[in-house]
Amino acid sequence: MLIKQKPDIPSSQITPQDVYLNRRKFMKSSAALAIGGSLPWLSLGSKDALAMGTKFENLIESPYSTKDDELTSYEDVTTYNNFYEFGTDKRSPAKFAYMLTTRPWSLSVSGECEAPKDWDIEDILKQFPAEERIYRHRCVEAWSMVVPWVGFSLGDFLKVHKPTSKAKYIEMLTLVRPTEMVGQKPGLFGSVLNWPYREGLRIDEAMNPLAIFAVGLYGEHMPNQNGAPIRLIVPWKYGFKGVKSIVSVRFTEEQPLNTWQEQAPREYGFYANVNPNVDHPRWSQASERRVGTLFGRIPTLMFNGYEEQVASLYSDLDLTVNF
Ligand SMILES: Nc1nc2c(c(=O)[nH]1)N[C@H]1C(S)=C(S)[C@@H](COP(=O)(O)O)O[C@H]1N2
Ligand SMILES: [Mo]
Repeated sequence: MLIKQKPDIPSSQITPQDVYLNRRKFMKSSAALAIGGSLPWLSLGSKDALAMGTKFENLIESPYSTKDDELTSYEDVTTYNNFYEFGTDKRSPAKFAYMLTTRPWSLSVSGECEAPKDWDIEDILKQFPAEERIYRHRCVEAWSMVVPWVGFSLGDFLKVHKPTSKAKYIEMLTLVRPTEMVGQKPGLFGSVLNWPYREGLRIDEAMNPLAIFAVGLYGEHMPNQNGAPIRLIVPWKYGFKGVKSIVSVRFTEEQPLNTWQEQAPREYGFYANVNPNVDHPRWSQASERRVGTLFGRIPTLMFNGYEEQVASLYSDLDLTVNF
């Protein structure tokens, strides 16, 4: 049995370092408890765990950070996750994502562009200096968090590849590797999702300065369960847009079909803009629960509070139809 021990201090006082040290203990004991110890994924997994917790040097505080909102604790951000590649339960990614090997990691950029490229993640980290960007993170399931991401402008990254005039959208794909992603193995009733997990953005949305590729949080390299080594964050959209552990970016002329839209088109659209006025068919989107707070809900803000920066992108659209 793998039991994660809680330190005997209030969670509000838990620093990332405390949790990190605690996790290191946890990793060691889980490795020791697992059968064998000679399984290849086990040793790779624990080697990756050493990379977790590595601090970024000289982080820049971004002018785009959300001020005034209290941060969600490191523990909540890293133990309450949606990452179906590691199971559908919110606690599963924190338990199983250590199996994922995130080095070496390549990300290919292709499609409608003059300068396609196969990147090694280390070169991305060298070329695009990471900033701290505090953003509200709102799941379509009506919970939210406030997360100090570490990342860089998605637009800056895309421009390097010289998109052609035909590039109207981008499509992003998550890794498929069922040997390390236990949730990708088909179960009794088949696969939970049609892998790879896919997402898309209109090119002008992708170029908006609020959209980032995140490579860490709380000043550290990205924990596996949050989408290591690189994932999308678009703070005015529902969380499911934030595709994790990306291996491919493709410029396209046609609007890509995203995973949740394919799964349930009446419930999830292409845009997925946070909108308190358009309810999900099965629940209200007017308010949300901040993870880590026990009581009370707070009103959900139009475009998650980023209306001033992004509303103009949608001035021609009927948002009740384009949800
Ligand atoms: N590859 C992949 N990316 C994914 C998901 C997923 O299941 N697989 N879940 C999405 C959903 S529904 C949410 S709310 C966010 C959660 O991000 P977090 O766990 O870092 O809070 O990741 C998104 N990205
Ligand atoms: Mo979500």
